[in-house]
Amino acid sequence: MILTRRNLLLGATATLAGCDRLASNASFREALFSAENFHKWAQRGVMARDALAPEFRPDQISPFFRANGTANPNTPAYKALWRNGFADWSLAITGLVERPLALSLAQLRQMPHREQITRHDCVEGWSAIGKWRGVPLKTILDAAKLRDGARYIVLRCADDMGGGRPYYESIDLFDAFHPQTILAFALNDRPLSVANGAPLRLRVERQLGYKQAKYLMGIEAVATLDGIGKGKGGYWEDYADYDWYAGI
Ligand SMILES: Nc1nc2c(c(=O)[nH]1)N[C@H]1C(S)=C(S)[C@@H](COP(=O)(O)O)O[C@H]1N2
Ligand SMILES: [Mo]
Repeated sequence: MILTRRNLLLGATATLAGCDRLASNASFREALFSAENFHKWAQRGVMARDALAPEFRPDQISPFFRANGTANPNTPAYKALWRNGFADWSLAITGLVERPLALSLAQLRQMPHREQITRHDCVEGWSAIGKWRGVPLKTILDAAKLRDGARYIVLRCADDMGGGRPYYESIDLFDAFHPQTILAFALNDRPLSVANGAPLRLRVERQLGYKQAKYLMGIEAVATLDGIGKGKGGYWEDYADYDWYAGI
């Protein structure tokens, strides 16, 4: 099929037909078809956005899932949370939502889970297969109810990358509602270690390693990435020119 804008739009409509929640949200459609997003779609091919990342068998799990980037946030605030087994930690859900929430680890563990064995690919040239367990981000966003105008989900992390700049990342609503996008609290059937992002991290399986934000403190629904960090949607996007869209 020749990739014309018309064909892309037809493809996108077909893709969305199975997803009532998103298809019925006018601002989401608008965001998908905006000129700003169009080149990303054209590059990737529209049909690919809702494809599932490959999942693997238990015997394919890597014996060791290495840590990269921050391996311990080591801030006084994080240390205090860690010392108490994260009993005082909660995830703040804020921004363009009708019902802001604060979810404790115990509450998250009681929500419906998803488990997935996937491969993590870091741009620095290593991969690892791990089994993640967590709450679909969709479940949390449905509970908080996105308001019209929400276009991105920003993930706020506990680690300071130096100079008071926290790690952060952001994803669009397509990835936020993707079935394999979860907030994970367990890796390989054990509570997430500090090295791998305790107590909670993002798994957005169609994207590269640096999008998999660790040490989550809050998620925020926003209309624009302007004014957050340097405005490019993530720490490495801001400071090392990494692509915001890191689809694989
Ligand atoms: N908060 C936070 N999240 C982060 C990072 C980080 O330094 N801080 N590093 C990213 C990078 S580059 C990779 S490859 C993965 C590494 O996850 P792992 O430590 O579990 O291997 O986390 C990503 N998420
Ligand atoms: Mo990475």
